[in-house]
Amino acid sequence: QCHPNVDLDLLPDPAGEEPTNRFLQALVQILLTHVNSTFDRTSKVLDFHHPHQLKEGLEGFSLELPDRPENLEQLLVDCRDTLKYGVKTGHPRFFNQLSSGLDIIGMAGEWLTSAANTNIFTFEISPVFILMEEVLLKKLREKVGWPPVEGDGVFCPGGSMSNLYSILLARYSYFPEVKMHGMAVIPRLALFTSEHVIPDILVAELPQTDRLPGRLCKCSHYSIRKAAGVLGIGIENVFLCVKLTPQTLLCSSQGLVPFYINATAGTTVYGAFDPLNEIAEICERHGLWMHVDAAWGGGLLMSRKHAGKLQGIERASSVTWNPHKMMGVPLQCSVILMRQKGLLQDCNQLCAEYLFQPDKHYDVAYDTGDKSIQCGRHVDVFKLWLMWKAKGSEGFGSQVNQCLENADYLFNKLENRADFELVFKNKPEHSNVCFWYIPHSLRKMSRGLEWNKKLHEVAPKIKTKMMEEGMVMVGYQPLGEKPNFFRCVFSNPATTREDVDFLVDEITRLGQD
Ligand code: ABU
Repeated sequence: QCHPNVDLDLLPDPAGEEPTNRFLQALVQILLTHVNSTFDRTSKVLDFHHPHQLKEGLEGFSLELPDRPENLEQLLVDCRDTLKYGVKTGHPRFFNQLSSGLDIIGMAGEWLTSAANTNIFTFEISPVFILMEEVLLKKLREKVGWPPVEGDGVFCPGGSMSNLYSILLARYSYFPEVKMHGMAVIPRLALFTSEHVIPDILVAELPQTDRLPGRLCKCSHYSIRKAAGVLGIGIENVFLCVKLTPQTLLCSSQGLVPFYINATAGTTVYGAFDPLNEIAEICERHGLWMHVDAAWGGGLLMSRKHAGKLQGIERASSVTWNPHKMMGVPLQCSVILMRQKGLLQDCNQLCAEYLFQPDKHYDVAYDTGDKSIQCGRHVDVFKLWLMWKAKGSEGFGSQVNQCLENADYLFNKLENRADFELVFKNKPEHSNVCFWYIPHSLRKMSRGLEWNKKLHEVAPKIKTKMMEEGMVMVGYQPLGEKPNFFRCVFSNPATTREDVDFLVDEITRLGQD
């Protein structure tokens, strides 16, 4: 039994050790129950409630904050209920997001990080974590194929931030004066992205207008456009390249200076890979910065079998990689890697004297925080470091292989079924499988606008029922002119073929009309 008064009982109260231990042990029991039920296929992926239901309060679970302190028992109930009404993203039947799974070692790493509760900007307060970050950055750069002793990088909060860093650094490398004097002293810039790359085989199917090089970006990954807005480059100066050609880069007639190309290794929806070597040729010929957004695809570099899909990544100047996606590291764990050493520091450093004193008694090169655009920075490295120790590079490789085998299994299973249709007829390059469920009524109907309209409604209806029942979860979206389709992604090594069968059976059952 926990004593009822939080403030008086827990540490730092002089007699607080015992109640603190009891409280934390009770919490650990709650966490263990959650962990065990995450891997229990008879338990739900989610216990769905609408926002208004959660806000109104459920069986003693209230989001409202009191003026008087609540007791420890109530806090434990709140902890339990927070997990109860959340989503078990580690469940083997959660296929909804690129980040999934619950790696026990990674989770332990996150617990330790929280207990250490430090900031990773100076060696002074993070001696071990700063060195772990250095080791990891070197290891990840090696996987990219850069000389390991050169280069740089920084862990940051997610792929969008990593991509923002890449544009910031590219702009600074060509126009360092921008740091001090702003956009008014540099030319108007244009950047290019090929997010949502369309496999060659399908380019011919696109409407003529969509095939024009340099068409204003409508469907590129929004983080690139967002970064262009944030950095003052302008969203309208981000161009989508369905096919990157030198002509695409001739923006001079519009008074724009191209400086950057984002190539994607593993697009969010299709899991497609850009031809990195071809893009590298263009970048090298025109003196442009090549960035590879490998937030999703980077994990494949850990697999001998699949790393070849990123051939040419070693020619990039910067790379985004999210170990919290394909490598299964608990959120968040994202990195921007730089081929050139020193640029991050030059671009971002401001030498705040209260943190980065040059006259400290240790090597201040290890006060790496000034490379970052953040001041305070969460320690995202320990869990990845610990997982790497636990699995070795080979363990990560097998995990990736298994996820891609599951994707292959689903693709093969759907290929010849009358009630499913694959969005692409070619095998998935990554672990994304995109498909429509075709209900009985539509199978007999002739195809056209009306058919598309009806098909568009199918996935949301199935998803609604799926979330209400809570036994499985998969995402859907439209893309361009394509009506809503399911996107199943595999990044959880706990998922088996039986789970894939379960997903297909559930969609079939819920999709009956
Ligand atoms: N780029 C964030 C991940 C989106 C997704 O899980 O689909």
